[in-house]
Amino acid sequence: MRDATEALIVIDMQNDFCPGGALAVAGGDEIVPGINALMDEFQTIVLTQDWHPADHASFAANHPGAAPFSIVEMSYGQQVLWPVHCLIGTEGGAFHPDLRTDPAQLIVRKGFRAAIDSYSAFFENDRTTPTGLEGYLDSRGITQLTFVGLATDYCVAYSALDAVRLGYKVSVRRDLCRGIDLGGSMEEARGQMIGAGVVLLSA
Ligand code: VGL
Ligand code: ZN
Repeated sequence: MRDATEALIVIDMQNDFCPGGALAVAGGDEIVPGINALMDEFQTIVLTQDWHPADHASFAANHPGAAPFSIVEMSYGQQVLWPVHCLIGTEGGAFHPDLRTDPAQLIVRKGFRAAIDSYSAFFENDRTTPTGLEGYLDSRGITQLTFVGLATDYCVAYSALDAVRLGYKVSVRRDLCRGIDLGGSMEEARGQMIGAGVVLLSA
């Protein structure tokens, strides 16, 4: 069992990010058994859930004429326009049916404000509006985080980079993540994580 100062953060293991979903990540479902097994090692487990209203600004469908996966400028910087995904209360937004959720003490929902996306478990995409996760972890004395889940190059990488910035000791289990890989985003995320001091592990 890991020390009580460690937490496992499981990012966005939802139906829409798995094969058959609206924003499917290749092999997204393959990592469920490994994540379930890893939960046995941790005393603290947090799940995140991408959780969007239908009028969310990150949806290409809400930008007339814009194609999915194109990029627009928002007030807070560049934003990829995604297919409609992880709508609040839908099956697509639900966790993968085989993911263990009972061991988790906290579920963080993010991306619920229509005007701003939220990749990171800690901050919305303006990089300043908090989700509250930092307060939860700090008040429980947690200093070391292990990240797994979807997608490596978006929500996992943003979360891990914010965690380093906040002063946590951060590892990412690359074998328990899968990526979207849009225009070299996997390589870019990998370089940023290594540069920031994130420990990338393969088992
Ligand atoms: C994610 C794109 C849009 C993710 C969420 O979980 O990585 N990616 N919303
Ligand atoms: Zn999203």
